[in-house]
Amino acid sequence: MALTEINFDGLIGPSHNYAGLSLGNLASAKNAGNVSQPRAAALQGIEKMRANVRLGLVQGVFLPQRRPDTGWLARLGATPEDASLALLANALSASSMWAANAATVSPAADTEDGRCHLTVANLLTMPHRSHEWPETLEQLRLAFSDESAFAVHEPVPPPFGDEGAANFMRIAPSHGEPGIEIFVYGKTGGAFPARQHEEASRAVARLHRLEPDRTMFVEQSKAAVSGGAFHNDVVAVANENVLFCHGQAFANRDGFFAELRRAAPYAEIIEVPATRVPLEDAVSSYLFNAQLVTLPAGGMALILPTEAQDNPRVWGWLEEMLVGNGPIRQLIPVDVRQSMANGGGPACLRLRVLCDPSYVDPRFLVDEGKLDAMAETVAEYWPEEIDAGHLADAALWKEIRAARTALCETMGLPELI
Ligand code: SUG
Repeated sequence: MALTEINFDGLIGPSHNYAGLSLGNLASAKNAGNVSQPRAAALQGIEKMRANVRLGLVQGVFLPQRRPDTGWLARLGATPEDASLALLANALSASSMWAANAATVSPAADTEDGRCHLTVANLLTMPHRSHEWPETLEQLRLAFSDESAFAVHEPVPPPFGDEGAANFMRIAPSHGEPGIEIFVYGKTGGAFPARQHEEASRAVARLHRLEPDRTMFVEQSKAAVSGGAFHNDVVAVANENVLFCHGQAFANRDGFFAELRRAAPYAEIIEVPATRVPLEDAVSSYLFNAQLVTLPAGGMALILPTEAQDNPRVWGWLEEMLVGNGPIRQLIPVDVRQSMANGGGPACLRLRVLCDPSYVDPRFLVDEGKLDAMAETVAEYWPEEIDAGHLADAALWKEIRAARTALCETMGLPELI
């Protein structure tokens, strides 16, 4: 089965701001109250997509969501005009940009019915993210509407928190062959919330009708969660037969590696030991929040944030790895600093779907021409700055709404919800 990797990036929305809403996300806490630059942020995201297109990768995009989310506020008995500042900040968040949290995706090669299954994440742990799913579901139903190729599932019900593909990895000999699906969950009890519930992961695996002996459930280490790895993709990433991870990512590292090697003897584990890159550096540089991609010409590249290049311990380790002649042949730093300041690196910004692109609604796929048009709309309509202390400004809400409307027109997509 020929399956192509498509990365769908969440376009950074016009309400992008630093309200410090994510407990356990160290960057979000550190930058709380700062002035954001939505226009520069979205242009950084577009340039990241452009760089991927130029590498020969197939690229998709999801729209920013309607903000402020008046429907959500109404269900809470509030309006943007009378909501408290805290509630308003939750209603204005541009957090749907982090598309890795939109859904969990099992490619057709792994599922019983031979379709690609997507389950929308409920994101219920964080209030500002808990209201993303209805519009995400609408976009996914549009983008993946061909039911002969896709099954789009509603989110797992409360109380089981699900944060989507950020806590999911897949190891396979190649994209198109059956693989091992690895669901990573956290356990509550530390200083920070564990956002992926084991029961949610198990529900997604059942909904996707995965083969039990090709499915693994792995616990995140407490050190990782309390060290700021609020999602597994802050400390690990996989592509085809390669798992690239930090030595402190998993609660039972030895047991997991042994099980993986048994299930997938072809797996290649590249582990960065804490003695070379302490967890703290891994989290601050987002070394693992990289897109590990197979290049069309062969070999893998790691598309990582420029912050990784700025950290000598991290970059030194990576340069040594290249000399070692392993499967990762190229390092490609990208500037997504505006997103990084809220704890979202290159991998957070994308949802990876392995499928035949001809089944995807083409309005969600981009080439350089479409990226140019999107950049023009962003340059014209996106606010230049947002001061997190001034979110209760009706003129700002108007600007944010107009920006999204203009983008929908540019992309030929309905406004939804
Ligand atoms: O859920 N940040 C996001 C970052 C998500 C990163 N995604 C992955 N690791 N896949 C989060 O914590 C910050 C929002 C704020 O503070 O305004 C925020 O939601």
